[in-house]
Amino acid sequence: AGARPLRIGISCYPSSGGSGVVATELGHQLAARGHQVHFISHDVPFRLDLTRPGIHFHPVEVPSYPLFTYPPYDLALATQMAAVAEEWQLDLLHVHYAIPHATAAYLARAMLRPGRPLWVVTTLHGTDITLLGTHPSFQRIVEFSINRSDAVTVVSRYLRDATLAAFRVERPLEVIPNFVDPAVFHPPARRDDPALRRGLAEPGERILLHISNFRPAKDAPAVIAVFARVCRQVPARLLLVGHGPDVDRCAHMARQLGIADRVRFLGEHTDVARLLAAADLFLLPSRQEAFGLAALEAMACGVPVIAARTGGLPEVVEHGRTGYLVPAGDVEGMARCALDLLRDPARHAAFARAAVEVAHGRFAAEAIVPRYEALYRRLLGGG
Ligand code: GMT
Repeated sequence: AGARPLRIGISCYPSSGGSGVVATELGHQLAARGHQVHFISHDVPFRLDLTRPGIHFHPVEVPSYPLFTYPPYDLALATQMAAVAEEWQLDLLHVHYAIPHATAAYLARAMLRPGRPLWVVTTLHGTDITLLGTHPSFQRIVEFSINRSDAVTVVSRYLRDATLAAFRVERPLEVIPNFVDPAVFHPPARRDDPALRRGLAEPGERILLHISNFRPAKDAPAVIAVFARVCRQVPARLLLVGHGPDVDRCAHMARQLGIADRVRFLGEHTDVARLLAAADLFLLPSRQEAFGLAALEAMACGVPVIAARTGGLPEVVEHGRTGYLVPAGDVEGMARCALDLLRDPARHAAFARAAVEVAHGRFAAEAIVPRYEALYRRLLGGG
């Protein structure tokens, strides 16, 4: 109490994706708590609301030049980080995703005049460790950037263990799970409200939803395979939200299975809460998932989740209480679980209630954001 507001720089990937969403929501929450928040990136993060008080955005520009086969974004980012830190007297940079953000923050701090402190907090999200970090081209720079951060957080216990297994980590890794804002992600007053479903499904049809970037790790084709089994038994629609490499494959599968008229590709959406309010089940069959923010957002809206038992998903979805966890690739098992819930309204309602309770309790912004604040204060206080 009485502590001064902090001046915080945040860098993240601004395109749709969990790490950018977490960074953005954290910025919103910190600004609402009176801190000054400066986003530094090449584009405005896709969910960022620049009209909110306390939120600033500083673009990073990379001039084009004939010699640049690969435009050096990292250097322009580091330069902008240092400039913003000096001009706005930032206390710290909180970067999301090890490369290039933690590396750029290390450089930015080194560029400041001696004695000008700038703390660097790095949050690891998953793919920076599990996919990119272990590539021989990046392993050493990721390890270096982690070890030169002043504090490092990971979004799940799974990711902490994966990071410790992949690198020689010299810093404590603090697990701070992702969070949701219950004011945005909450169940509708009535899920069967026809107005919510209008245009998405016919009356009496159940809605299954999948949201991802359709990269191979998400195993989106399994969603189609599961849905094909479900819609043979109950009238249903599948809504697919997001863009990515496997979208065409999914569309092709849906045509081949004769269910194309029941599957809708909605592209990218910023207002996923509206779609979640209309959904009955959320499918996330990922083969890799450090946390699964999309599953948490579904739970917060009262949508039970059928997910693969991979990565950090068991830390989010409780098997038999807020959803079901099935081995990755087991489409029969996922379809069985989906049908169990769709055919048993009382169980579905109990799962929906438990999902909201967990998401709005343990994973509420109010429970998690103070942990980041405490970490910042510890650094600044030298503790
Ligand atoms: O899942 C992706 O491919 C996107 C990726 C990202 O970096 O934006 O998501 C990662 O971070 C999210 C936020 O912490 C987590 O919820 C996702 O589980 C994680 N993805 C993977 O580990 C594959």
